[in-house]
Amino acid sequence: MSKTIIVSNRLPLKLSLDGDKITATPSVGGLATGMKSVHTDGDSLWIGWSGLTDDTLTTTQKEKVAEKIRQENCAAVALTQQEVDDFYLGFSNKTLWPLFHYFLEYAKFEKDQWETYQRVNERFAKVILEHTGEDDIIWVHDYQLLLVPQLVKEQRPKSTIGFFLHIPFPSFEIFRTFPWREEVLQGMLGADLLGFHTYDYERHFLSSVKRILRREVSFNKISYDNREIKVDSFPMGIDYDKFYSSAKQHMDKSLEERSELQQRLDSHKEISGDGSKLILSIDRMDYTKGIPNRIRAFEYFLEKYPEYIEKVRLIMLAVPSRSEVSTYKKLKQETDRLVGRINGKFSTVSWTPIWYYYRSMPFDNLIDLYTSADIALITPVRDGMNLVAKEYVATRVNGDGVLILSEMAGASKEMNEALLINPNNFEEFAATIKKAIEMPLEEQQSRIKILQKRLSRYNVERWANEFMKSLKETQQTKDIFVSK
Ligand code: GDG
Repeated sequence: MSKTIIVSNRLPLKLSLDGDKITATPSVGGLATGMKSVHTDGDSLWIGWSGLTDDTLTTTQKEKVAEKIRQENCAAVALTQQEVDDFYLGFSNKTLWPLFHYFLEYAKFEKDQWETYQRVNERFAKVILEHTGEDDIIWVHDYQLLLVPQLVKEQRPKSTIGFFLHIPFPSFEIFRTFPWREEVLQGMLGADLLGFHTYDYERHFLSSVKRILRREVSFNKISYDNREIKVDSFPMGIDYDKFYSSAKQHMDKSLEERSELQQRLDSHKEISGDGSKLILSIDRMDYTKGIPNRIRAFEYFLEKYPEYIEKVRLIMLAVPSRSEVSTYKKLKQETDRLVGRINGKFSTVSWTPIWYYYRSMPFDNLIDLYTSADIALITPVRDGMNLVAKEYVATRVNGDGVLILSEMAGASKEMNEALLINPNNFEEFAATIKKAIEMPLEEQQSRIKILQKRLSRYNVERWANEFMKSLKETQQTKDIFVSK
């Protein structure tokens, strides 16, 4: 019987070490949830890095970690601290991440890190080959593993390989600047099916294949190495029911059951009175998410429409991310400085314009934030999809609320009923915040209702199943070719 193999940089587990005692808690992120229907007991395996560096573990700890990982239907790829620095923090996050998000000025092209990236991708391929047979279906995820499809295909030509990119694929003019552009495209073309969040990313990829590799591309098929490769878009959804039902339970809580955070959120409405509004933003602290831009635009809004001073508050949750990387350190400093400046400039005795949290929060607090926010302000300068925008909509159990969403997020392609903005246009930014504040309830409800219907249908399980279905079809097409 064929197995399904899921491959991602990180395993869907959080391992903690206390001496020789190891505990594993499942990850609750979008990918882990989405893959639940694919990663079922017995006939599937998840391959990835455990999050623990091999050179810092004792032999006994290594054995126990391996045992724990096996019990969870997973297999680990071992990485040393140096490899994590060069492959993950280095090439993945200082080269590919900025380049693919159009931040060319941040992209470092370092040969040593490229070599480590190649070596680590080879190690992933080796672990895949050790754990799979000819008939297994392999689904590789994301920008850390762009070379893996080809490395596996070379060794096992009959294998069925899918690859999904969670970040944008940039336009040809950006991608052509990359020193290892041929190698990366060839790496990806080891797959039988390549999936992207949007049609635009798919189109950019096809254009780079055509112009850099000079391969024949017809519609969404590429002829390569006597194989036919399919390219398609699969917009990732969320676990809609989980967000909707958690929000519903939250609304039913009595006053005494409400969290401290919720009480603080409620106090804003009590103090600011009628017409008060909470605006929410949630993102990893990443330069692609447009955080400084958003703060400046909010400042401009308060200057332009001073009638909203003491009425409107921005709650900004910025989750620490890649904080070892210098561009991320600078971003954190800039954000701290801007929040301080704006709060210093506008605060009154009873009101501060921005409540800023630099930390991650437990899921229940996330629901407190989503359900309390009258407006969600999701304004990345570039984002593959953006699941936060979708989660906000799913928690609006009363049908009220307004989503302001950047056109630069992949999610905007499916969320036309949101208020879509160009985050670099401050006039539009400020006018849209005003429009959201003043939007009549009926209009809010009619927009949210349409969005909810779409998101509940195209949820994350459907995303995973449609990708798998399409990947299995490539397997059947191959069989037909072979039997002819
Ligand atoms: C990449 C792409 C693409 C956030 N803070 C907390 C928390 N979260 C959860 C959210 C959401 C997830 O993290 C963030 O997902 P996003 O999609 O917004 O962003 P990235 O992390 O950049 O993800 C992106 C995605 O991959 C999927 O393909 O959409 O474009 O960049 O689910 O709820 N969860 C908890 N506490 C927090 O403080 N519990």
